Amino acid sequence: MRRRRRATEMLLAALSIVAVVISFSDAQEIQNVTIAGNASTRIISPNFPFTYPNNADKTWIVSTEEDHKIAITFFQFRVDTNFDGDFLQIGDGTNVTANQFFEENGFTLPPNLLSNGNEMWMRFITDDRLADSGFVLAAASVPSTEMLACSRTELDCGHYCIRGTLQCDREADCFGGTDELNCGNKESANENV
Ligand SMILES: [Ca+2]
Ligand SMILES: [Ca+2]
Repeated sequence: MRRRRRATEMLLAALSIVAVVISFSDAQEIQNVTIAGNASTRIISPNFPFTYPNNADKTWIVSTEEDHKIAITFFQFRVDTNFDGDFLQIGDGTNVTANQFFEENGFTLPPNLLSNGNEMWMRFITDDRLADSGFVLAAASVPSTEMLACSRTELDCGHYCIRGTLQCDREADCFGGTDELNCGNKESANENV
């Protein structure tokens, strides 16, 4: 009798450990990343270069000294596009989901990004199926006088540049689709050709 109760207790203990592991993998994880002025650091998706976990929700809060901004350069980017469930999202400040200026998945290296101020949030969320290797990026602290410098053939999306030919092509390319605003004249000009 006593032995059986012991076995039951051990089974319950084992089950509770399994439950803790499962809930941990589903939990939102937040990591603070502090960059000294004019220094830089790498931010890497979980498990890279192996596949990132399903049901992940990881946020990096990146901050640097005042009078600085944060410049992002991507080195690797492979985020599954099936079911539209895996995304890297980025915004200004530390309030996750507020002031978002970037959201991407797919296999094309995203453009360089520049924050407005000295704080930035980055959130990587994945759904319950299909994964890829994720991403590697550099976050660099640059003087706040640094401005986005798009070339003459590029369009300024506010925090990054895109090819100018993507303006008014009826697909959103800047976050929020700002490249498709005020296209009335251009569209009618194209239609008259
Ligand atoms: Ca997925
Ligand atoms: Ca467009």
